[in-house]
Amino acid sequence: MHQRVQVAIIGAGPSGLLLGALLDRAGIDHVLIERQSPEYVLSRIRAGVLEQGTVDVLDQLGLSIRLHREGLVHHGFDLLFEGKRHRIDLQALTRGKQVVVYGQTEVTKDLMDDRASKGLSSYYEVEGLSIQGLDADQVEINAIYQGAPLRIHADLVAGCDGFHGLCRKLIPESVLRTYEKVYPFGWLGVLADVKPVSDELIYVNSPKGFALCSMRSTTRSRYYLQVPANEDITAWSDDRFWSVLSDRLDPQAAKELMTGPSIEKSIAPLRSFVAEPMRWGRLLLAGDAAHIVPPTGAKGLNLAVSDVRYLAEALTAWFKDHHDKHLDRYSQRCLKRVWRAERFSWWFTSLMHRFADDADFEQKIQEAELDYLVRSQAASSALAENYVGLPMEWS
Ligand code: RFL
Ligand code: PHB
Repeated sequence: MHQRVQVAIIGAGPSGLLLGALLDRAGIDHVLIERQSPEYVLSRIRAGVLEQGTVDVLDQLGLSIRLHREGLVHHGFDLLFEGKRHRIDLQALTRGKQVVVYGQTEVTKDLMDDRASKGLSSYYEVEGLSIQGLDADQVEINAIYQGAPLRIHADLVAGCDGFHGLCRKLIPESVLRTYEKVYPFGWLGVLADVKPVSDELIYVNSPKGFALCSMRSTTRSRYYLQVPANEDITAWSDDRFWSVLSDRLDPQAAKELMTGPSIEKSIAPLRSFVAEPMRWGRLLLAGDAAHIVPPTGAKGLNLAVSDVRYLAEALTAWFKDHHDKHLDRYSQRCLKRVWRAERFSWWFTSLMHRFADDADFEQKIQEAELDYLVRSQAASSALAENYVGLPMEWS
């Protein structure tokens, strides 16, 4: 099979799917190439919190009907430390801003349904992908699809294939600069069909380690526990999970915590990572392919969405005059925003987690900072302003 398109998008996670929807509206023909099956992509339980800017793009695309029907609007969240909960009132601290709790799986599903209804070209379960000509006049992509060769010629390639993808690795080492911080712990996540312990999220700093109480709906909870980086998941029965979680909560939450069988359980490593630049020749990286944040600030998916917004603008401008300045500007704009989110996610991670078993001094410093954070309006405003998402216009 052979196809010629303006843009080949590699990866059908939220970045690739959203870029596809934006290019479709801009009249730019494209193809989407994914290694996994649609069912596999939908089974990955990841992000849960959408910034207003993310909701705005889905609104503009006309893809937010289910989001507004089923998503939960959150006007604040709790910080729990020294055994007490303190509310961060996002709405009051940011002049009316809020976030929406709506799972990444649901966003992905809405984008997939839109693609299917428009008959846009998508190749799932593609194997043996290779990409040539990124530094030449035309790109050639070869792969195997349903047992037969697939060849695609494209003007530009969008590398939306996540942290473990192929695209970033195609940029020569002499060009690519990477920055990385790997944390000595991961998050053990459990999804369960039980009523959430609170109407809002609770971020927990406890001497026993970080915990997060989140949700997907009023009947489905998502909880996380800080665990050592090399933890063996088979050591975590549901009973052990609920008992350790309960031990990190305040007495009232521990009493009200509803437990039940897990429907998903996984461990995610925590990492901060940035690759610069995000453009090389005819390749443009977006989302986790270019950067990773630890999930503490709920920024990963939102950052992928803002990258793709800038990318759709850059591609639209490039197809008008073929001027490379649009592509370079894409990388510069994204990286400004990326580093702001990296800073916030690193800071919030450092504030909330236990770094070593004997670090009593650090624990006291964290508690002093948290106490300052909830007492000082300036400090809590800074937290709230970052949590709801910094303005796109700043980049
Ligand atoms: P994805 O979602 O990893 O999608 C990349 C896709 O590319 C495919 N792929 C390939 N396809 C073709 N050929 C190849 N050679 C390929 N190699 C890979 C993969 O199969 C995949 O389908 O990246 P994308 O689209 O950039 O989206 C990024 C987000 O998924 C990620 O940033 C968030 O999930 C991060 N994140 C959170 N973000 C938030 O904004 N708010 C949150 O509350 C939040 N919570 C989280 C999170 C991530 C977590 N984990 C597990 C990492 C909570 C967790 C636990
Ligand atoms: C989630 O619900 O998965 C979630 C919520 C907030 C975060 C990270 C993950 O900061």
